[in-house]
Amino acid sequence: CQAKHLKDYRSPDFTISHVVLEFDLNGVNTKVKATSQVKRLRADATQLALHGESLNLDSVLVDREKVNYQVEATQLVIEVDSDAFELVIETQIDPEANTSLEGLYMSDGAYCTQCEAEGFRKITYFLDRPDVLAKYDVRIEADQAAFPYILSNGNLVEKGELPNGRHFAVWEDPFPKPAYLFALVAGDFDLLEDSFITMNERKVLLQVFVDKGNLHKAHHAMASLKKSMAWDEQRFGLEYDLDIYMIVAVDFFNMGAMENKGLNVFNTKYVLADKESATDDDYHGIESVVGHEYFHNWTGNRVTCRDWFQLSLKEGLTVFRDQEFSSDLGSRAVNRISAIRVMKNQQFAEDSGPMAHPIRPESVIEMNNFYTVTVYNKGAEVIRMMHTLLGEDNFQAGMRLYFERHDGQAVTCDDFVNAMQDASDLDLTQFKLWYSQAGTPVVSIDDHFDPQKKQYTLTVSQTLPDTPGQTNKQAMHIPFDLELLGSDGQSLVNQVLDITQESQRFVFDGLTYKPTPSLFQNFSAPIRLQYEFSDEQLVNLMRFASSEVARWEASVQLISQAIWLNITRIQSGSAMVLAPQIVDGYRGVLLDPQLDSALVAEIFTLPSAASLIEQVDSIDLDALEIAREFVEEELAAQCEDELLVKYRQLHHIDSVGARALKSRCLMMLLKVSEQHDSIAKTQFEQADNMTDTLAVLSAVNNSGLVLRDELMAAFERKWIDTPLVMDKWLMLQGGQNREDIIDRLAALEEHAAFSFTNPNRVRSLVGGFVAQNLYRFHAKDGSGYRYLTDILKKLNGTNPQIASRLVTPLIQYQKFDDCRKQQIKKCLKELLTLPDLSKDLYEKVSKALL
Ligand code: BAL
Ligand code: ZN
Repeated sequence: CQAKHLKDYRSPDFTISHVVLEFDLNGVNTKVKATSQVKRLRADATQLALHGESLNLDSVLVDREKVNYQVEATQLVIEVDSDAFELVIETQIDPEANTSLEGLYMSDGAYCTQCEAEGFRKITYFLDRPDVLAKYDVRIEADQAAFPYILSNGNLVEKGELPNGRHFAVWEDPFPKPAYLFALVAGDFDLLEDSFITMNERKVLLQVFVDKGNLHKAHHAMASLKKSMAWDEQRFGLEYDLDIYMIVAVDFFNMGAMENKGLNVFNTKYVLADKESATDDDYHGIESVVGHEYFHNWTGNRVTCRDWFQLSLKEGLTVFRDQEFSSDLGSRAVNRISAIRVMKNQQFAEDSGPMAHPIRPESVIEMNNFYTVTVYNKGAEVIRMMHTLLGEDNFQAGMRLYFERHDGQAVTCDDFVNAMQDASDLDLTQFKLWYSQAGTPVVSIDDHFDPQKKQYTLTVSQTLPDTPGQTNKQAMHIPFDLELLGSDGQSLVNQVLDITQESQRFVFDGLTYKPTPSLFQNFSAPIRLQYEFSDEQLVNLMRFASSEVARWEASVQLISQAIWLNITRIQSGSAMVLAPQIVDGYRGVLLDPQLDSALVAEIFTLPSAASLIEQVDSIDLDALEIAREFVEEELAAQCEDELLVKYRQLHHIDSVGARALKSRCLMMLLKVSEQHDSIAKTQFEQADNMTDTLAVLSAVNNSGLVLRDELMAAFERKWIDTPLVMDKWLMLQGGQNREDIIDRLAALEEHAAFSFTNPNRVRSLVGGFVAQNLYRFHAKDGSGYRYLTDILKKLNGTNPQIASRLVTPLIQYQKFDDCRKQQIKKCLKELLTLPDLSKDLYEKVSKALL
């Protein structure tokens, strides 16, 4: 498997300005005719190399004449002797046999496509690269009864009936686009329609297509779309540009959704919702993903990527935009906390593992492996830092300049940063290192208070760890958002400073007492902070920090310190403890009537084991499990009365925040005493919404209570015919910390609700196990590793993308003990010897074994 390198980028020898695609959808004999207008861009180019995979080639004509060509494994090479010509290629494909869910495939009886990153080459031979932008006209023919809706990008310009029960439609997309934004859907759906009037009074038809019988679950997605369209006009001044916007929800989908021009294809998980079957988190996820795909219309579609190394150009920016959308519509603090959690739970692990890469990767074997938390979420943090440095007005000026310069083009991350720089008076030269240097900077802070001089000094130093292929890195430009609190909680300093050197001092004069610092407020940079906080300082921050996110951060730090202390105590044979001032800090939060319930719920959600592991170089997993469990149980026991009162207060309040905190209270109460299982049972029986129901199941899932199995069985009986709900059940099953988990997983693979060919099912059961059941996955006997290895062997042949996503916890083994490391390496070596190992798995597994 050959890697491609950013440094080898070369603009294309040829381009395609216009293509007519004619699809004859006919099951295993589906025919595709592509008529392309090709232009030569380099006079000395004599061979046109088109990408293509899994295609049966019927014919190739250049200006209606036969030509010389060679068909190779992944390309078609055509001899060329003119500067502009018409190329007609006819191929046959078999969508029914396409289990990779890339290219044209069948999802539960409907045809659909997924072309990003390089799926279009499974539809026809083409210049499948994002810097080739063509206008598309698409004609689709299909059986009318089975596929009454036949859709593609752009506007419908013609449709009609054909002999033999067939029909056709012609779609034209006026906006030139790269092949990855092409889409086709054919199927029978229920259709929800609405409209949106844009800021320039244009009426846009909005359509959401869902599986038959699910129309009542499409309303939230439609409402989210309308909110997204209005928000992008208000905050970014961006208006939609076609007369129609379609969303189609499909059951079989590798990603969350896809932003194809005018025709988004969505995983049903991010469309379907009603109160009975979807949780508050599901509702939020739908709003955010609908927004994300809609926002791509400008950041991704109108201005796209020059090459796939630039993926963060559109993804980091669009995640930033969807995060801002959610924050403007809901709680800014809670949205920020969930973004920070993704960074600390997942992205820091990627940055310290074998797949560490800059947000603009420099070398890639399989592009699908780079749809990562680094490119997306760290990419969004990098955009957020620019927003912090520039401020909203300059940032918006930068956006306007970016569109003015690059609308209709395929550009680079540098082009984006240059627009931001030119629209402000900020020099972003050093800041650009965030795009090229991988790894999480470590920022160490020492402080000193001089009472004579009334001076407080912070000495700040940064280092950037080595990552595969990168050493001796340069100092970064890091925005340092700082608050200094006085002894009675007043805010003395609240400002953003610039860290640009390896070591720097910041001096604050006129202070009578040593202040408490709130460092990197709101996670102002994606760094690891090293500073010796005392418990007292953290309790102070929890009470008084101006930023709600900083209060939450302080609670995380406080409880993390308690867990680390107890790990040391376990290792030295001492009894575990939880200091009273920590409990008081938490109790104070629970009793503070000013605090938003959703924020209190976040504070009472202890840091995950995964995020704790990311704070250290090596982990005693067994001690971590005991210490974390002890701290949570002890905190719950000490706050039992307050938790109970809070639970009862919130019980009948119909709000997202109230339900979130009620769920946390229930979870903690069940850790104190099984006597509280009657509350759980009553809540389960009375629940009229999925949030309350699932809260009970999550709370009992690891309790070992008889009640757990009773409730899980009742849930299964009720929801057996609703796959998205059964996904929750499968995930709970995968997450059960029980000795017989491997046998149970094997039995569940035979369950009617499970299917190996559907990514959502696999992500629920197998993903639930590997991501939500850390201690069983890392069982000392290696059974978890062997289980995952067997699953990966199966998925390697059918759906390499899903296999490659699931392998992540297996390649991030570096912090574990030798016994676990050895067992994991053995499994990885076994995978490496698979005869038909996909590029996707090869890239990750081989890097993990280096
Ligand atoms: N472009 C792939 C799906 C997404 O990020 O929107
Ligand atoms: Zn995206």
